[in-house]
Amino acid sequence: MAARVDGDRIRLAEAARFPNRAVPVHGRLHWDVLGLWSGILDGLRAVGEAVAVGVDSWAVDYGLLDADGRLMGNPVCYRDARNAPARDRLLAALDPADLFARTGIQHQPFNTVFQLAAEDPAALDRADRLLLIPDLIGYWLSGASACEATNASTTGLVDQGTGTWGHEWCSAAGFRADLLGAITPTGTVLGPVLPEVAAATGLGPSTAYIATASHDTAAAVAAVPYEGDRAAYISCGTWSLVGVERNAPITSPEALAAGFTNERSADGAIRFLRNVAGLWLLSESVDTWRRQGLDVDLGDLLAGAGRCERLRSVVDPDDVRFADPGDMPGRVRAYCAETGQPVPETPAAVAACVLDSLALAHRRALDDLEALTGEAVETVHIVGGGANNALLCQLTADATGRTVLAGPDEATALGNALVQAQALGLIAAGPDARRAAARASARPRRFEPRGPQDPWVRAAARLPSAAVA
Ligand code: LRH
Repeated sequence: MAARVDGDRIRLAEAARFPNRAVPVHGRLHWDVLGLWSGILDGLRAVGEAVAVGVDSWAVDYGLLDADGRLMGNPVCYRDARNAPARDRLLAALDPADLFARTGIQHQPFNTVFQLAAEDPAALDRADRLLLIPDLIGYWLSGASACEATNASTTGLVDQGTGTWGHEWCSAAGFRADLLGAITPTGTVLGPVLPEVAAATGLGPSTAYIATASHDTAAAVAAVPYEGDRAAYISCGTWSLVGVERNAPITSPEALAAGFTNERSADGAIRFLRNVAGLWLLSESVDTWRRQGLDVDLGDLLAGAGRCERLRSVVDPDDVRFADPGDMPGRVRAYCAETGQPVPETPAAVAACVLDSLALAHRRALDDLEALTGEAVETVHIVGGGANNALLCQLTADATGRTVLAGPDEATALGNALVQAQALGLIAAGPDARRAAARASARPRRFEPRGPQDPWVRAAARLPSAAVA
């Protein structure tokens, strides 16, 4: 995405787009990180000139570098099956409540700390450095190895009290703490791109590499165009991250049991949120149908889902069976059959079931959020790709009985650019100036709740009361 600072706002333009898929090979689910790298170089070539560049991506995953700075292997995808047993082993050896109290991070099997506990010990011995995905791309761009703070917070290895890595968790997970470099404050200008990158892309040699809010969700939350208080966000894409921003973490046993987490915001505040499975269920369904040779058009699918009877069958999107790649429509049908609900047969019926279920899961997360924070939520900002899904936005308004403001859809790119613009002094520092620029840059679409709440309340009773990772 190319971002231009235009007075008090940012204008975004898509320069290039490339797919990102996890690839199963030899019993392991990997990311094709070199495919991503070549897509990035193509994108930079399409942009041509830039003052600065910043990278964000999904959280928790990493590459290991050897002493020559070479990537030792293809990064493993956080959905790989190796993590859950390693998590259980580590949690049996540590005090889970203490770990949560000190890191603020819920015990998702994919947290970096658990992934490292599942790593090959010989690889960890040979490794010189660990870089999270955006930091790895940043290293290839600039030669600087950062450990940017928002993404570092997702690893489950940062002690919230000291703001640094917790060394005892490194040894419990079986790796040397010196694999991790010092944590880099969000918005640090790290120097120019490498000459070879400038030559390969046409970027000027003085283009700065900036450690922006490199966790995609932190970047998206940095771009929420809040209009008032009492607002929550749903950063909606593969995941629906449902939360609020706060000054202090909540690490009570109730927050742990309810599967809430405390990640770092771009300005060092806390994003108190729950990971809800999100549009992953729909995108995996579409992939499955296409693999089966069905010609699925997303617009037609959503229009069909909109015409279906509401709340005929609902699933818990956070059920572990939906976490792995694969035959999602089959799993949705099996869930409905097992719970004595009508089985959705057509793609439109499956999509309706998934979207009703996501709206319900949004409702459940917001109710739990209010209970845990003791603060009412009146408005919900849906940002990210899900903001373009008008049906999901409307259903979320209906299910939650709250006004939904949808957009920006490219919230992650906008937040990334806002943080860079602040680092360069093009926008005044601080969260208030950034929010003002986010509001000036986005025009959210409003969805008001339709109809009574009772059908949603009754349907919510068909799901487990809380999602526990
Ligand atoms: C969303 C996201 C989310 C993480 C998950 C691994 O893309 O970064 O915030 O929990 O991926």
